[in-house]
Amino acid sequence: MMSHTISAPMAPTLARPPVALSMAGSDSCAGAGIQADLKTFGAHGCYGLTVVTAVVAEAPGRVTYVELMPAALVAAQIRVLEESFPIAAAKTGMLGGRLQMEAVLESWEPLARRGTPLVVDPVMISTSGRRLLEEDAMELLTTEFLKRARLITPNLDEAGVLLGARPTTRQQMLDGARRLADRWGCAVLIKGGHLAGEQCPDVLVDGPTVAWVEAARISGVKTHGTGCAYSAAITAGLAHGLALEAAVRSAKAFITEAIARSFRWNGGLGEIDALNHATGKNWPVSG
Ligand code: PXL
Repeated sequence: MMSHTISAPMAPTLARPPVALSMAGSDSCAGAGIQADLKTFGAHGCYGLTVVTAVVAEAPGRVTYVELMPAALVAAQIRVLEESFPIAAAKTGMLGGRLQMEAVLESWEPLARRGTPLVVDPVMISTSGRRLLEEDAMELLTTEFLKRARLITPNLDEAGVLLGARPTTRQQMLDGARRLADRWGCAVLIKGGHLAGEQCPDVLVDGPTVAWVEAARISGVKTHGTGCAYSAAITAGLAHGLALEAAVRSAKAFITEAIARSFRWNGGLGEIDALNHATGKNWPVSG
């Protein structure tokens, strides 16, 4: 028998990566939700923490079961992490229902007092069309939740729900982002990935600053969870201390790579696609 000794440094290196927190649902197929967020945090050199708000049984294109976590368990996860870790930035994804949202709101207070930036991805419906936020949580979202955010990241459908009409042009995206930013006193990134045309333009409104962040559309892939990974990448950039616009630009480059390098398998029910969060590059990029 050969014996192998693994050589390790004599002393632990004790690196101190920035700590990023995701409060979101579990996606069993790991393309979206907390699994996508953890992979994205890892790709950005962050130490990721998770607060599970819901568990979703799904494969790409197919959600079969959703169970929301008890509110007390959501609150307990946040409290135990908040008391122990130096959390540099956080995001929310799927919150599930009003009770879970209330638990996050209350438990967020100590982090808010410390000035921890919160990125809110207002997840409402899955790519496959399943409701991921109960109807009765909408009021709390718009009255209390969104105003706690440093940034909110609606896609065109979510912007449509928040604005009352889905933006269909760049001008409507910009006007809509300005209105949402005024209403909740936060920065707004409306993502135009599903806008007609060859480009995927996103508009960032942060106070008086307007920035367009664009990438060419990559067609022919059916990935889900791009919004999750995008907002997680922005959160990771903020955890590293990047300014918001720089964090958004790096995150757009990251998500574009993750789509371009996506995976495909022939599974039991046909082809399945998945984002590649391990792009082989070091993130975030600046400049
Ligand atoms: O992509 C939105 C999303 C967010 N969070 C969870 C999900 C999904 C989509 O499927 O399952 C947990």
